[in-house]
Amino acid sequence: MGSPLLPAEAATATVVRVDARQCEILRAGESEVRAVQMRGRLWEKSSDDKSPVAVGDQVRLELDEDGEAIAEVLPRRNAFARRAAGEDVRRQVLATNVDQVVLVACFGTPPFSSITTDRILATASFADIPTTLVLNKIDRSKPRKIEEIAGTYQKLDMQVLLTSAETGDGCEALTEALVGKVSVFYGLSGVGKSSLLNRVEDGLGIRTREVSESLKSGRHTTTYARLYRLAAGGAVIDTPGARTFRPWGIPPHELRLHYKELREIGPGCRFPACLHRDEPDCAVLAAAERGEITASRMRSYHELLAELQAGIEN
Ligand SMILES: Nc1nc2c(ncn2[C@@H]2O[C@H](COP(=O)(O)OP(=O)(O)OP(=O)(O)O)[C@@H](O)[C@H]2O)c(=O)[nH]1
Ligand SMILES: [Mg+2]
Ligand SMILES: [Zn+2]
Repeated sequence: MGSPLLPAEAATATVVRVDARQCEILRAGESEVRAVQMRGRLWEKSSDDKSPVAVGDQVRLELDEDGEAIAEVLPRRNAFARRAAGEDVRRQVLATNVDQVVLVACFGTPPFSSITTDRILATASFADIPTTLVLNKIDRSKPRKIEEIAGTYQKLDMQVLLTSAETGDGCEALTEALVGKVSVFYGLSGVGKSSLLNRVEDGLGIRTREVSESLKSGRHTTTYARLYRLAAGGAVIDTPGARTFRPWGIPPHELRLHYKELREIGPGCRFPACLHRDEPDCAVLAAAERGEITASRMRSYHELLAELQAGIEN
């Protein structure tokens, strides 16, 4: 049921940006972004969440004497989320209703982090969203190092793109991977998410870090998540990079299912509930010993498992 004051087709919209009390929305077929309020009752339903509305949400609007407002968030197809920063244990939804997570990592500054990459991959898998890995700033690294890292992730059967937002290398392939889909760009601050998006489509004009600004200043260039429609079809969501990434909601015993190689080898362990930590006759640990599982993947799994277990005990 739509609001009596708005015709049904005008009553739904896509959220392109979320502020503390206000959202920006786009209606189907319209190109002008509009600011609307959020109804107070939205908070009643989502107490585990930092905000009841997220970028990518489809919402129902209603109009009353205070103006246009979001009355309801329509059911989500999926939600890419992390644990909020600091002491906050609530869920922070980064984007919803997406076709893929474009996980951006880079060489140079900040240095490539397998632990962060693996955390984000496991989280996307937990949310049942496919991932494309983009290794950016290839102009800053030696071919051998690039091949080694790309190889680790290609083995997991995911699409790996090598790019340089500086030279434009690989940006055409990236554009092809985006057309017709809704993609959320995610990765550490400074890896080049906004720079890549500006390469994908000129008109986006997203602000990126000036060359003279220090990466060590700890400031994020992108300060809020924002959805942009692509002229070629589809949409991209640029997000502020994190300095660390903590998954939200993965039960510790399920983590092994979100590491593809562990999921495949795990059924060979003696115990069906094996966590591949120190159990006897563990097929995963044996495979790692033989060098069949990349050491950095095994390390990140153990670190993340311990962290998820500690989180539950708290
Ligand atoms: N050498 C080189 N520098 C790059 C490349 N891509 C981006 N940069 C530089 O890296 C810095 C950070 O780029 P941004 O696009 O702002 O990074 P971001 O991931 O959007 O960062 P946040 O918005 O803070 O999350 C800028 O100074 C860019 O010019 C690249 O491929 N090669
Ligand atoms: Mg940015
Ligand atoms: Zn095992």
